[in-house]
Amino acid sequence: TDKFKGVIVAMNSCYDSEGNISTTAVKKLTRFLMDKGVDGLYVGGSTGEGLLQSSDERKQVLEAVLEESQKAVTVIAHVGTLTTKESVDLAIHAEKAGADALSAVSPFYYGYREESVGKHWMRIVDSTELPFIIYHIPSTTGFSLTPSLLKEMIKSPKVIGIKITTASTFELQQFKVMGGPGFMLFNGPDEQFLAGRIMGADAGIGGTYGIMPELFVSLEREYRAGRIAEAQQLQYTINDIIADLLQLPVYAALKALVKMRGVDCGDVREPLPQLSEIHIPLINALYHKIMNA
Ligand code: HMN
Repeated sequence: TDKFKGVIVAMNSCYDSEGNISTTAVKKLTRFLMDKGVDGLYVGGSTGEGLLQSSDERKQVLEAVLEESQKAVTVIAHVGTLTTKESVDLAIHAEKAGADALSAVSPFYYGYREESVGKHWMRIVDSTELPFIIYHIPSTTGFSLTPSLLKEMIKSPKVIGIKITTASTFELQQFKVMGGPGFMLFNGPDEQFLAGRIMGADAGIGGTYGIMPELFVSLEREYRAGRIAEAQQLQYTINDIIADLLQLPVYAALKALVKMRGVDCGDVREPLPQLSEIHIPLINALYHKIMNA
């Protein structure tokens, strides 16, 4: 449906100076992104540090986002954890709190096979009435969604799509076709947002959108209007920024830039790498690039 189209920000979580969740800052970031015209928010994913938080903290962040957004944008709750029980608990909470959809990475660490991953995901799916978006990110989980598991999962009408974070638009397109009519693909790598859209992604979910929402909102608008040359130009501008970002500890850099844009979300949690003095000049240069783009 239209609810899941366009620019969906994988938003940061916000902490206070002690490192505790700051619901005030989470709301401020939600407002900042909504004011920029994004279509949705993806809460507690990789950029959102969901996997570095307790369940209770994850619930606090989601509730703050939902309180501030008041249904004006689509909110997808990432509920992936290491245990089925905890993910189901987060899913039930997300439904009660008013999220529009659920999403989860595959369980990791023990190197699960298809059967176990499928069971885990389906237990989450069956726990609520919410739509579910598979989070396919083999680079971090070590698990790669297979066509056979996808076929099994889409027997449930609640499984509405895949967020795909791999560099292959071929794989994206093949999953799109496999899913059949109405099945949605969400582009993961921000540096190929346009490529993903052209090959069948209905939307993008990305972490760098948060530091330059204007650029992604414009890119989406140009793409929808069929102005591909303009869209490509915007993607080039974005990619010049992402290329610099990738020279830095990326999640820490995103938070530093979000702060420069007016919302202090604190530092990333350990063991994620923090910024150090040597990174400051590049961060400043990046900020100027974004503001002058
Ligand atoms: C999330 O769950 O936070 C993101 O949606 C994941 C997203 O695909 C990001 N990928 C990772 O963090 C691994 C991208 O936004 C990524 O940060 C960006 O493309 C820069 O490479």
